[in-house]
Amino acid sequence: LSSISDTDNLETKEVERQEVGSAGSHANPVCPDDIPTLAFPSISTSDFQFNLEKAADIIVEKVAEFLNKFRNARLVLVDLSHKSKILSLVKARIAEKNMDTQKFFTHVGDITHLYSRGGLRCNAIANAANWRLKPGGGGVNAAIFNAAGPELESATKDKVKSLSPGNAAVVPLPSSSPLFTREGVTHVIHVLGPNMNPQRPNYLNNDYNKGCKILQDAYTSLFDGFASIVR
Ligand code: AR6
Repeated sequence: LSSISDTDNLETKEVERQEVGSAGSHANPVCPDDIPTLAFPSISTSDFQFNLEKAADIIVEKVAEFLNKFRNARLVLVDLSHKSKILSLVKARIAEKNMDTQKFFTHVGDITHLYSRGGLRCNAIANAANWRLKPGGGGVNAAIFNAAGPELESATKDKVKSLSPGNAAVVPLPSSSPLFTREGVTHVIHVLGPNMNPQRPNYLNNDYNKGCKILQDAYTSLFDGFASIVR
């Protein structure tokens, strides 16, 4: 972890981040002393139809657990729209629990353009993947594979063949990938969450005992993966 040790410094960073955002896309993407940041989508709550309230509880619980262990890292929950229900639910919990909003916050935008369109510098992004780790299929998986280019598909294949629900796989992004050069993303972490959609593999048939456990495992696995690259 890089050494940003006091709140003043963090506040300065935050202001810089916002200024970079308003300055648009010509800012310098290389900020080596930035606090290590993982941006992640809400796993399983769209195509996989997982209950949003339950997912929000799990996200907040798992983020708090991670931030207790890793004080010098930052997590950002991302979704495409200001109307995102999951972002509202998580934001309400962040306020209720008085969480440190320098370390955990929500962001509206495309996870494949966080720096170029949002001024938000993230070392790693998470992908809500499918078990085969294949491009396409819509949602954030299609967006990330498209934006990262064929480099991500081959780097993924080199690393792992498939995922079972509740697991994550950290894939270093080749430096030729547009996500690396344009956005400064060095790692994609694929995560497979629980599936409540009868049309998709590993359907849980509304079993939320299993489902919640798998979603908890998925976030644990995601955040452990992130910890392994910033350590
Ligand atoms: N940027 C940020 N967030 C996004 C983006 C984006 N470009 N695109 C979608 N989201 P989903 P799941 C949000 O359906 O429910 C895939 O086809 C979206 O609004 O992508 O885990 C895979 O191949 C939602 O909040 O993932 C799997 O088969 C969140 O990302 C399956 O869907 C997750 O939505 C996984 O389903």
